Amino acid sequence: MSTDTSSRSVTCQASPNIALIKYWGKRDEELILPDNDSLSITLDLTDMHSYTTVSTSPSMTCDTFYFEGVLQTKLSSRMQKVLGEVRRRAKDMQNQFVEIRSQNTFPASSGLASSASAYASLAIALTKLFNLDNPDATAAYLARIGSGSAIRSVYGGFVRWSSEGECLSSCVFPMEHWPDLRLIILIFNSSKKPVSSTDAMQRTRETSTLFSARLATVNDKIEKLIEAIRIKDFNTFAKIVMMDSSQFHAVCMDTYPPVIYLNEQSKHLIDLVHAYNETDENGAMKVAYTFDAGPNPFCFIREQHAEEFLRLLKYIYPTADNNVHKHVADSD
Ligand code: 2P0
Repeated sequence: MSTDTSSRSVTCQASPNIALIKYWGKRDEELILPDNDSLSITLDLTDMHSYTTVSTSPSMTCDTFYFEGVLQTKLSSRMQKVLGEVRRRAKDMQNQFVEIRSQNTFPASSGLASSASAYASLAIALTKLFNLDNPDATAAYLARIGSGSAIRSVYGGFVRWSSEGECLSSCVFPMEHWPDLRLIILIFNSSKKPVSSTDAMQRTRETSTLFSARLATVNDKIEKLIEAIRIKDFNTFAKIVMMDSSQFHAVCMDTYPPVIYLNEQSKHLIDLVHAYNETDENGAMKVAYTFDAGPNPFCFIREQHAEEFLRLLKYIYPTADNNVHKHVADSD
């Protein structure tokens, strides 16, 4: 951070996260208050970060935003909302403008939502630049009003986003807690999703009758999943994660008009994983899938099975981008 009191600049980074128990539905669109708690893993990977630099100086005459080095013609309403909140909280920002420069070290086509890591890094940078009170909670709040799931990228490891009280997030376990847990991301299709998550979850709230049944089950699943993670019980972990993914997509299908994020390859992968899990002679689970609002599977697996499963994926899906083999945590 610059020591010049009139011109200042801060750069912060954050990583994407993948939900194990999905967030779907807002009870408050403006503040982005979720209908249910969610639980995720922040992908603390050396090559997947968003970086945001926020600068301010008396010579600036308006707020500006550069994405991947390109000046954007206008700030999105979400970004304006975040800056409005910072101005409300920071006395020394009332008459000052900012320049925001955001970039990702991973391509948008990687199948990972970059908005979570982008808003998390922006929120942390703004909190630092303007020295806002209660920095952890403030950064979480700012990230959330930018993009709901960004609130989980403010922390590393296993992160819970609460739907109660102030609806903030907290780290439940650091990533080092489960050193042999690995993640394989398979890219079947990297094109833009047919319906944005924001619009789709609103449509779900308005039309799905399964939605309320899902909400009634989420907290119990989260408690059971946290206990499974605590004792590193992969069988229970795998079952809960796969069932929540399928339930989320069933709710999307129950939305009218239906929101269909999975494709034929996704369904094929689901069958493949269950068949592969049957091959363990002790009946133990080897791998678990989860799908976000898209067709690309995120497969959790323990290190002992990772290479074998990756070979299988490369054989069965030779055209998919399956080189993305990431370690969630590295035991080295
Ligand atoms: C999640 N998703 O928990 C769920 C699972 C997609 C499927 O959070 O409107 O981009 O900004 O709050 O955060 C995607 O929703 O939506 C999401 P907004 P966001 O990761």
